[in-house]
Amino acid sequence: MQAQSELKSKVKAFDCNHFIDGKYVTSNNGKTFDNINPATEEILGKVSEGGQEEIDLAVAAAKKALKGPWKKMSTSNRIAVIRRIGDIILERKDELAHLESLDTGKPLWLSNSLDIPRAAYNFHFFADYLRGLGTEAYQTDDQAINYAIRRPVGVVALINPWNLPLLLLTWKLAPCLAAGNTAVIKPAELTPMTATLLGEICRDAGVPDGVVNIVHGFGPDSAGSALTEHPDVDAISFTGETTTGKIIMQAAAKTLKRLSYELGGKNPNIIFADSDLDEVIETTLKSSFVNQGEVCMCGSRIYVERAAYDKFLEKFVEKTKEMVVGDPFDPKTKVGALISEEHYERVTSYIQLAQEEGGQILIGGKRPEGLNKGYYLEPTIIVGLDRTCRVVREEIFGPVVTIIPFDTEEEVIAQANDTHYGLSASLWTNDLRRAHRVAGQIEAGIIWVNTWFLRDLRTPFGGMKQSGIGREGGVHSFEFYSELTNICIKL
Ligand code: NAD
Ligand code: 6OD
Repeated sequence: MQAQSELKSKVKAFDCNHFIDGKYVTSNNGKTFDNINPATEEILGKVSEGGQEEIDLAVAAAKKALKGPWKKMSTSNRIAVIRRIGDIILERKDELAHLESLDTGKPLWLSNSLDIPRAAYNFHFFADYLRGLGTEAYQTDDQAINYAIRRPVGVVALINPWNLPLLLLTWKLAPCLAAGNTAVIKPAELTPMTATLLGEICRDAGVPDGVVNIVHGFGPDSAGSALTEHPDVDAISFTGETTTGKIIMQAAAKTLKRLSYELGGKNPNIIFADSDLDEVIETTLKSSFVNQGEVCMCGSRIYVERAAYDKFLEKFVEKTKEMVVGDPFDPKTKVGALISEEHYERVTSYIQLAQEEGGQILIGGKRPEGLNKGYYLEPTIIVGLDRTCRVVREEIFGPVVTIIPFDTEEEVIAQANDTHYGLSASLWTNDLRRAHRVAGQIEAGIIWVNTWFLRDLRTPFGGMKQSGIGREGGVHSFEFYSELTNICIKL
């Protein structure tokens, strides 16, 4: 508690303005909206509300910078600047972690151990990756040689959600810059603070004016739609809801913008009876409830082989009861506050629906006692539903899981795949052959065997079906953020 109050007095929330062409600016029409602390429901500050005018300025600055000092900078210097962004993020880690927890309601230990170090690592990783990056070369008999050169795509729109604000934004910005593009960022309206600071961090690292621009605002009929419809935007990297992705695709079609999509998920967590139950429980608590269940890869559909079902349920419920819900700045807290009142209503409406669909709430489902302010919800376990229920089919994006028993491999594979999502899956077994056999049949972009959320940034990340388009990570990010031109030279 002592450390918490010391930090609170050191780091203050602030009003968030746009960052355009290297300067912080308010909206021309002076419009702002309130930034609410989800843990207290208090106002953290005002956020400038951008629209067409601010997007026009930001895109023009990004377009100009593309052909200016950014293009002229040597690759070695660009690598050094990108590394420096990561260094400054680490130098300002405590401040950024504190602001991220204020904005999102997530526990401070999580911002400190995941969000902010990963944001820094995104820059260090892509700087290093760029140094080793090559392209293709082929000789056509003794006629010609062909080689490909990589060039930037142009001005890229980076549109972000609120659940891992700085982590996901930097996951896009680092490769975008490494490939020589310029960016216009539209942070999530609910979490503007760390994105705002990223502007000055980039400037302090030596990023030339106009290369990174940040415009706050909402999605439809606001900064978001103005950005996706802008004719001078060449590509869009979007992370958010599948439904939003469909709308953005229509806007992008007008000038045929390149798209990278990381969308929603309803991920299966499949537990076979031969797995190590203690290990399963420990990781399943995380994959169900970490970050309040507001992680696109959370395994919210848990399937347990019938032979292990009772034992799993008993232990999982017992351990879930021990999870402390509350103040994000209390080190004992495991589950903080949901992001907003609207989201709280949405998540709790699914708990109501579960009961209407015949489900049984084994634990949770309500606001914890004594927490009358803030969008707090107890971790919730639901049983008694089947694959036809909306609660099992739709993304809830909160601390809510369903548990369903299964008898055979074929049955659980069919259930796991019975969804229009295909982002990630976990499966637990000590049978090596089964692990390979099942993993090869689950329709998801990422499948973890006996683990969850283990990320190697060189590996392809993205979803199948309506969970995404394309892959990012390592060379895959460069494929999206670069134009490849083949040069064919006759010998
Ligand atoms: P969202 O789609 O509502 O918003 C995401 C961003 O898009 C915000 O910045 C928003 O302002 C903007 N936006 C909304 N409508 C827009 C429009 N018409 N035009 C342009 N921009 C628009 O998503 P959210 O509620 O912020 O995030 C939660 C969702 O994100 C969940 O579905 C979750 O699964 C998904 N998500 C996916 C991944 C992944 O890697 N696949 C990662 C994190 C979150
Ligand atoms: O780890 C990452 O790079 C990543 N994109 C995580 C996404 C989490 C979704 O909520």
